[in-house]
Amino acid sequence: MTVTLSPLTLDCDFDAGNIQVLDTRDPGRTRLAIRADTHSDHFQWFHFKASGLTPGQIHAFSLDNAGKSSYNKAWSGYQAVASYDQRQWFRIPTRFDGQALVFELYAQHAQAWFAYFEPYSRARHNQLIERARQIPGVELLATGRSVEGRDIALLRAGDGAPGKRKIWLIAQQHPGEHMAEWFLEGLIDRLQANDAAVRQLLASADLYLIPNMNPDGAFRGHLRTNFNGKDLNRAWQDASIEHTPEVFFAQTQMKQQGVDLFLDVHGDEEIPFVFTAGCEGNPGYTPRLAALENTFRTTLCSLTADFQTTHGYPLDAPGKANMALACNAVGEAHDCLSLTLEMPFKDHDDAPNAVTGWSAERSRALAGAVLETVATMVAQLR
Ligand code: GEM
Ligand code: ZN
Repeated sequence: MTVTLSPLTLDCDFDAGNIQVLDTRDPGRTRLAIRADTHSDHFQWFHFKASGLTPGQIHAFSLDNAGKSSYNKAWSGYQAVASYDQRQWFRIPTRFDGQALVFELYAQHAQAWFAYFEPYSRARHNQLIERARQIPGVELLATGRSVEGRDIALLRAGDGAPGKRKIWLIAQQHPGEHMAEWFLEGLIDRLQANDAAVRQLLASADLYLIPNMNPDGAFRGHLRTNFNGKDLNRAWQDASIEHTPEVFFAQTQMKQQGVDLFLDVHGDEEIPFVFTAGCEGNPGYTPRLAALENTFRTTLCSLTADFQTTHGYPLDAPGKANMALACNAVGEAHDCLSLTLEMPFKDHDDAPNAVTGWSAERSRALAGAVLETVATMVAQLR
C-alpha cells in the first residue's frame, strides 16, 4: 500500500531553537541546516519542532551542513534526541556520511521535537532560581547581566560566616552544553533534600552557584558563544563589561567572596565519557593541588560508575596552560582546587544507556555524587 505523507511544518522560533529549513518538499526526508551563533562561525547545537508527521511512518531529517560544524568529528557515534512532549527524550537512529547528519523517527505522534541534547529552558531556569531561594539557607546573593540584559543569578547556600570554605560551581559558559544546567539542578535538588551529605558539607562550607553563565546564547540556540560571539571560556584573562559581562560578573564576585574549590561544568561533543580536566599546566600548580585533584577523581570514581579517569583531554605541559580558561584562571588566582567537569553529548561508554545515552537525569544524578565527593574533601582544601 502506498502512503502519501503530508507536508511537514518545521519550527524553531522558541527558547534554544536552532534550525534553518532548506527543503521540505519530500516529507520523508526533510533537508535542514544548523544556524551559526550570532557574530560567530561556531555551530553545532540544533533544536526544532516538526508537525504533520504521519504516525506509523518513518520521517528522516538531514542536517546538510553538519560536516562543517565546529566539532564535525563528533558526529560519528552520536545519536540525536527526540521527544513527543518535551519531557521524555530518547535517542533515535542517526548516521553521518561526512557531510550530512541524518536521523530518523518512526513517528508515534503527529508532532515531535528534535535536539542535539535535552534542552534546559529559560522558564525552567527561572523556576529553578525561585525554588532555590525558598530553600532554608539559600539566598540570591547577587545578579549579573548578560550582553542582552538577561539575569545571571549567583546563589549562595550557607551564611558566608568567616572560616567557611567557599565552593564555587558555574555552568553553561558554553550555551549549547545544556547538560551543565541539568547538573546544577541536580545539585539544588540535593540542597532541597538537605540530607546528611549536604548537612556535612554546609557545616564547614558555603556553596556559590551560577546555574547559567550564558543566558543569551542558551536562549538563542548557540553552541559556543555569548551574544557578542565571544567564547566565555576564553575570556578569563581579559573579561570586560562591554564584550563579556558574564565573565566579568563572575570574576568580580569571586574576588569579593574568595574561592577554595572551583568546578566549571561543561559538555563535550567528542569524548563519550564523563571526565575532568585540571590545572597541571598552570605556573602555580603544586603537589598540593595535584593531590587534591587526585583525591577528587578517586573519590568520585568510588561513588559513581558515571565517571572515569582513563579518557579525557590531553594534559597541558608544565607552564603551558591556556590561562584564558576559567578553570586555569581561577585555580591560579585563588591557588585552589579547580577543575573543568565534562559530560558527553553522546553517552558515558563505561555505563551506556541505549535508550537515553547521556541525559538530563544522569547529569542531575552526577551532581549528587559530586556533592558527596566535595563533602568528604572540605577539610583538605586549605
Ligand atoms: C573546554 S576546556 C578545554 C580544556 N583543555 C585542557 N587541555 N585542559 C573548552 O573550553 O574548550 C571545555 C568545553 O568546551 O567543554
Ligand atoms: Zn564547554
